[in-house]
Amino acid sequence: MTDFSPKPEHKFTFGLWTVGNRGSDPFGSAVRGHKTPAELVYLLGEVGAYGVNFHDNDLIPIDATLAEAEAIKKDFRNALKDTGLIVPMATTNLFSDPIFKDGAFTANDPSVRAYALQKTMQAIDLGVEFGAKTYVFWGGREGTETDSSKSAVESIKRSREAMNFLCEYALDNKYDLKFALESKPNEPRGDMYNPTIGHMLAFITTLDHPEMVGVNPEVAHEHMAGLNFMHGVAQAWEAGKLFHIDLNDQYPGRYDQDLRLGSRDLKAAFYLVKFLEDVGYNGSRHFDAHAYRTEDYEGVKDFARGCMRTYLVLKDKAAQFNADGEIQALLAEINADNPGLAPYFGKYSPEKAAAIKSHSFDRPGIASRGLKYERLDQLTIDILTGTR
Ligand code: GLT
Ligand code: MN
Ligand code: MN
Repeated sequence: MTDFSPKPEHKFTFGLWTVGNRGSDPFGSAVRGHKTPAELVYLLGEVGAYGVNFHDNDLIPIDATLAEAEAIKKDFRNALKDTGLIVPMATTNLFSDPIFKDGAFTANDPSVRAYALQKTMQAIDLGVEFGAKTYVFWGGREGTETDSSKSAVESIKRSREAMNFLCEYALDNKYDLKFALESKPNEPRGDMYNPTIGHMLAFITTLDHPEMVGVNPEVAHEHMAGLNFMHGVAQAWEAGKLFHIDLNDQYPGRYDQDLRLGSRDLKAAFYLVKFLEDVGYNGSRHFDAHAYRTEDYEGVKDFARGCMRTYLVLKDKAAQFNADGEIQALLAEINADNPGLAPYFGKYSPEKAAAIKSHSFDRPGIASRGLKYERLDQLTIDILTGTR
């Protein structure tokens, strides 16, 4: 029997806001009681997680006094020590407080934009204090309901100026920190800026310190936009920009569901896990999801254990796929090279261009070849369903 129990080397992490989610939604109030950050760390220790991430206000309420903040930090630090959990990532809540109703870095009111910088610098200090090496930016309120209100170009410029400022802040303080930008197409705003991984990758190239900024893609957010998540992740990876990842699941075209990884589109989850394992992604596997509203805290543990178990089951299936003789033979056939055509590829030269232009291709002959993808896909399904 394969061992699907989580180990530190798997780098499974959860946010305080994920296992601490109390199940409220726009139509109903909380169904689970409040747990302190320290209590949530013990819960995560019990289920076998490796790390815990937080927003500034998951740990310290926005109105806490200095003395309250110190007491919370002390309990949290003790819980980390007791459980062995670490804090690989931290982030800022720039969306819950009413001050951010029109955005944070892109708000029209300059006092909101300046406050957002202040809050983020303080939150960065807090994250670094607990050892975070990755700092996530999710612009939950950076967007519009009416485009009469804001210039989309000005908003991108404001976002850039804020990111440049905060990169310099981290450098100035000699923090060992990378930034990971998280995109989402909508919700809570009607439309959000930099709505997909692709937009974010393009935005990063325009920053003053692109080397310290990457992306934090989330399954649900790309699925909301109807996109293939693994393709976006692959593009980020190929660009050296996959700094972090938010794993969960989501039906397309709906509100942000933050479902347990693989609970909706198992096949997409399989290709994602296979990709991360095949390329040797070495960062946190962060589950940005929460338990169904039907659950009590035992159900929250079931949820957290399920996220990690599904990842490990799919990792095992990916290894089976890679070791399957029939699948690998099909892949070898599909990807067979034609040495005669090798001189036509690679760097441009006028001679090469002329040679390609004068080559006669057997168009119908090439097109008539069956590619066996049906067979390949069914073998994949057989592996996934455990029938192979
Ligand atoms: C919020 C959001 C997530 C972000 C978190 C980081 S908070 O729950 O839905 O996708 O990753 O700010
Ligand atoms: Mn997320
Ligand atoms: Mn989400």
